[in-house]
Parts: sequence; structure tokens; C-alpha cells
Amino acid sequence: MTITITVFERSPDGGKGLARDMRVRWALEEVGQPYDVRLVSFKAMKEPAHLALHPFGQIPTYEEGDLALFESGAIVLHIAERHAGLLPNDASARARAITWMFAALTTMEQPIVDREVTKLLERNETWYEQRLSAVEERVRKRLGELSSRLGDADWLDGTFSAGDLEMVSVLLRLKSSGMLSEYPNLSAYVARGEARPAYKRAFDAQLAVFTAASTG
Ligand code: GTB
Repeated sequence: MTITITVFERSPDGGKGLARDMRVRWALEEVGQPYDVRLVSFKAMKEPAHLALHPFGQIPTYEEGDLALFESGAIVLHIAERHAGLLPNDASARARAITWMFAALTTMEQPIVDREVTKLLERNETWYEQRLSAVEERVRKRLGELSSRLGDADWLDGTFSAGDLEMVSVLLRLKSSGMLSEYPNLSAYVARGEARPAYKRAFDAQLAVFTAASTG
């Protein structure tokens, strides 16, 4: 059955792979499932046809036959549960990998998003510097804790899993901040994720969409 995902017609990140369709693309590449993309504009995202797929008018969505999903984390979990390659077979190891997915999307991503919101929307506030420093302290706290847990392991719990896919994707949001380089094992962890052939295929595919939109 054909899988179709929705992605930005023109990603505001300029093709850096930071939009959340990248996580879904990466998961599909890891498990070797081909997929189609449907490009949507910001305007189309808020129109009834897209809202029927995504109640919040966002990307990505995922369609496969009569199944329609939204929320990138749920989509990655769906892919990982149905195809080999992203979750271990052992029930306990599988539960731990899913735990890491949640940890990435909640405990780690929340302060990272707070930092982005502060930098993007609160720059002109009198309390901006104070707020930024408080938010960055929270990000560093989480990075330090994650760094301690990862230690010198390649991946969070044995072999590469959907938990690593989500964690690397979340950490990539910090790439331009310089904060990751304070934690050499986390920088190396992210680099290992980016070096995976499936990641590269997904990255190139999303970049091709951006490039076509810019030159077309
Ligand atoms: N929790 C949802 C999920 O994981 O699927 C969040 C989905 C979401 O935030 N979608 C964003 C969106 O559709 C795109 S990914 N936004 C349009 C809107 O809300 O109207 C978030 C994103 C956007 C841009 C960058 N960037 O430019 O760097 C990075 C991440």
C-alpha cells in the first residue's frame, strides 16, 4: 500500500532538515519503505482538506490506505512497530526504546523548543537576556544528564532504535547553538546519526524539495 506524507512546500528552515517530516522520512528510509510526498503551503495547511488529516493544521501527516495519522512521534512509532529495523524484538528492550522516544519528545525537546521560542519571539522584551539564560540552563541540565547516561556508548540502549532516531532529531535542533559541542559524546552521537545512510537519503530528499521550490 502506498504511503504518502505531507511536507512543507517550502520549508522555513531552508532545507536544513529541521521540520518534523524529516523524522518520518528517516524512519521510512531505515525500514526500507518507499513513500510519496504531498507538498502543502502554509495556506493549504489551514484549509478543510488538510485539517481533516491534521486537526492542528500542521505537517507531517501520514496516509496509508484508509489509515491517516498525524504527530511525527506517533507516525514514527507506527512505522517502527510494523517494520523491522527500528525496535528490538525483545519485549523489554522494545519498551525501553519506546521510553527513549518519549524522553526525546518530551523531557529533552521541551526546553529546546522553549529556547527557540525565546530567541524567535521574545528578543525585544526587557527580560529577554534573563529568560534566555534561564532557558539555556534548563537545556544544559538535560544535555548533561543525557550525556552522563550515554557515556561512551554508540546508542542509548544497545543497537540503534527509534529512540535514537528521535533523540538525534531533537538534538539536531541545537546544532547552530554551539551548545552541543560542550558535550563531546553527544556531538559524536548526533554525528553517528547523521552518518547513517538512511538519514542521508532522507536529508537529501527533503533538501531536493526545498531546492526545487527555490529554483522553480
Ligand atoms: N508535535 C507535532 C509533530 O511532532 O508532528 C508538531 C508538528 C509541527 O510543529 N509542525 C510544524 C508545522 O506544521 C512543522 S515542524 N508548522 C506550521 C504551522 O503550525 O502552521 C516544526 C518546525 C518548523 C520550522 C522549523 N525551522 O524552520 O527550523 C523547524 C521545525
